Amino acid sequence: MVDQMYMYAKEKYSKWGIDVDAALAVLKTIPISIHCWQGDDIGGFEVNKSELSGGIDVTGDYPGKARTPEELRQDLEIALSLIPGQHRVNLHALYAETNGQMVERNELEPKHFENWVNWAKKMKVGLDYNPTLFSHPLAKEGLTLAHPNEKIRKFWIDHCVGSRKIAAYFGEQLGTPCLMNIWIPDGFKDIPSDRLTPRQRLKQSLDAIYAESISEDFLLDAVESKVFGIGSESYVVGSHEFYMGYALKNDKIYLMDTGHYHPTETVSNKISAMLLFTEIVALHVSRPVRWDSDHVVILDDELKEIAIEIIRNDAVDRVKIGLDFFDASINRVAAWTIGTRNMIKALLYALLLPHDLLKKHQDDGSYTVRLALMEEFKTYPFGAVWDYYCQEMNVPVGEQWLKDVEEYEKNELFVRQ
Ligand code: RNT
Ligand code: ZN
Repeated sequence: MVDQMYMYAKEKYSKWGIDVDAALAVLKTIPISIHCWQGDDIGGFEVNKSELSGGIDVTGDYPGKARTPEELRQDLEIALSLIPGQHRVNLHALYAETNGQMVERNELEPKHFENWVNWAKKMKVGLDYNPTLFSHPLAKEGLTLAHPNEKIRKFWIDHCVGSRKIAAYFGEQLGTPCLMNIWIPDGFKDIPSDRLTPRQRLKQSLDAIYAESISEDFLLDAVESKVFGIGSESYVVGSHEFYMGYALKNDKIYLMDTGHYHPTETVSNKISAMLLFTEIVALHVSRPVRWDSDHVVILDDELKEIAIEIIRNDAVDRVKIGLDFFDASINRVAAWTIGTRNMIKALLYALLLPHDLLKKHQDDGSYTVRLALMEEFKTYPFGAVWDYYCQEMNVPVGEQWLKDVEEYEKNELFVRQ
């Protein structure tokens, strides 16, 4: 059945000159960076664990969250077995393994991630990394790299400097550069009396963090902006203009999180603009519902539009796709599976459009045809191609994966209480 439907779909697409097999060959090469923190509600494994802070929040208490690195890796393995393709895993400093020893964040070293690296080798996945500048006593006041206290700033600078070494180690060990993204919560709940000075301090902190140059074969440096957070409603130090300016001027990567802009602004509309001025752009694909709520990514119009921008601008190698959502109200392995499969589906949808023709209609001023075709392609049999891809990649076809998750939930996750 899957094969028959695929043949039918292939024929329909080929009438428009779309080579479905070639599209699948491209799809296979696009890695998605899967965030480990969906598996344990951004808890991490620190010895002196602090409550989640930084103005982000995970709601829900679905049973079965990972309590140990072993459990988290095992859960990731299940999700990876249900997702077609070869992907990456994105870690946070919180996920260091220190053997029961208290190791401060500014003292973390590559050795604290050895288990992760060995696991990544076994799983054949690349690793990405993030220093963690929240959920810590020194981040309690809501300021880190922009803190007026030099000692506190220094602590966080040292953490980021050490993090770059850890990230470069990942890149070197795994033979694929590690994207290290800096996101900080710094901002104010209420109207600031000085917007400039905190930004000056953040700029200086970043300069200190990036002082040492490290080969791009191992490390890619990214910075992530934000518009507001819980407790930083009135002002965020690392705003869009701040980081875009910093990244362009200092040859760093600007990372856009789809939940970090005003509600009617879309990241899909920013990608082409950024690509004209910078070699690489990074994404945190998330789903804001009314606010930066980090819901599981669904196959909505904006997700498709992001994928279309990557594909039609030939930017598969230039846009680093990462996911960033955390939902504790549903099965966490399912959350990873649903969100990641949707990201891949969106890319497939984009790969099966006649972009050259549609561009030509635009240039010719044939807007009626442009709209008509874009709408008609929405009901082309891309689902049949998706099913075939899953079958070929040896992962469950359609909703079949749910059975695996339910079984795992019964035998493993629900036993965890
Ligand atoms: C927060 C940012 C950031 C975090 C992760 C956990 O608003 O999106 O990327 O979600 O670092
Ligand atoms: Zn993010």
